Amino acid sequence: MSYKKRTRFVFATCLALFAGVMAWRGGLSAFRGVEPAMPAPAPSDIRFRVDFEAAQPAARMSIALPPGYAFVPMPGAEARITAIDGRSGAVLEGGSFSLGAARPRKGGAFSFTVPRRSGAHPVIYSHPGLPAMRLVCLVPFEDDSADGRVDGVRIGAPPDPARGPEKVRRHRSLYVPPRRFVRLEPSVLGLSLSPAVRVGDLVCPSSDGRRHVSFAPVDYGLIRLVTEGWRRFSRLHPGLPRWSYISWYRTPTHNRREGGSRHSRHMYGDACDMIIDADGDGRMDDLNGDGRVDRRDALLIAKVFEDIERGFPVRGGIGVYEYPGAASAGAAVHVDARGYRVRWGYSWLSGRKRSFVWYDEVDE
Ligand SMILES: [Ca+2]
Repeated sequence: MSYKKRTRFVFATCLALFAGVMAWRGGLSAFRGVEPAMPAPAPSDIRFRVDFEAAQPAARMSIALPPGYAFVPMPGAEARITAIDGRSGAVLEGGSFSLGAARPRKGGAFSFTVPRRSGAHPVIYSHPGLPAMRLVCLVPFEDDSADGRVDGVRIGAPPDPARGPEKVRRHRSLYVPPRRFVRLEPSVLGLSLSPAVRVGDLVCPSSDGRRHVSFAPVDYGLIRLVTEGWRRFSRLHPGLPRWSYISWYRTPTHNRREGGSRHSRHMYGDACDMIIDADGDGRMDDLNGDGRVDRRDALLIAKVFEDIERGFPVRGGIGVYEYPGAASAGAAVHVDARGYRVRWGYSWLSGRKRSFVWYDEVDE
């Protein structure tokens, strides 16, 4: 080996040893300065993981939300927000946080006590090089009256489940009227609780654009169910808008007035009726393309929820409806998270209400 070659060999060996030592001391982080910097994630790539105690059902939740979304935690309970980078799953560091009088803290995750004061509390999260991001902590109020009023409004009481049909009697512990509600103020109606549910969906406006009541319970069992339903449905039928809800929470008084079923889960806030309405005419779209709107279109939605229930923690009701006349929705699907399985199908096409069976009959 010539002198030149020997020098090169010694130099290369030293370099390799040096790199080995540096890698051993602190990974390859010492070399980051010479590599092109990874671009900061765009705000749309960032998600927050929010861990909180839900009011309904009373359980710990862990959900991922993009900036701008809202979550509804129990007042006074502990909650935690973690910012996650949508690309790598890495926790963002060096954020700052404010919630009312809470002091800014350092780090990618923040634990805090949810305020007891009801209303919308913005949570601002900032990170160097990114615009400030925001979540909204929407705190519900507790109804402590026992006379069928909430927030001074007479809503009535659901009928006694102990006097209901056999299935209702057997599950009467699940028929507890909601006690906590969020106020549906104009500033929060457009906030999303998930990619498939906005706050304004929780009480559907009637044809004159008004809501029968301006507060609603927030049931995370149902929100998770319809969101998972939407995730699966949009994969099977891409390009359609998310669910359009035609009914969600109904006060017991309103349920009676509208001719809802006597023990309807709409009074408990864990039921909704939905359609797909891409052209915005208030009717179910002709989803199967046969030139008609009827139960066959609704069944495409119902089957998705039927599939979900096989591996989902929440069990509930799925109903398929078909109605006559251009002034009606044509067809719709009811989904609820009541805690036990029920199925039904009703048609009014023949001029009166008739049942039909679209599901496997399972005795429970
Ligand atoms: Ca059709």
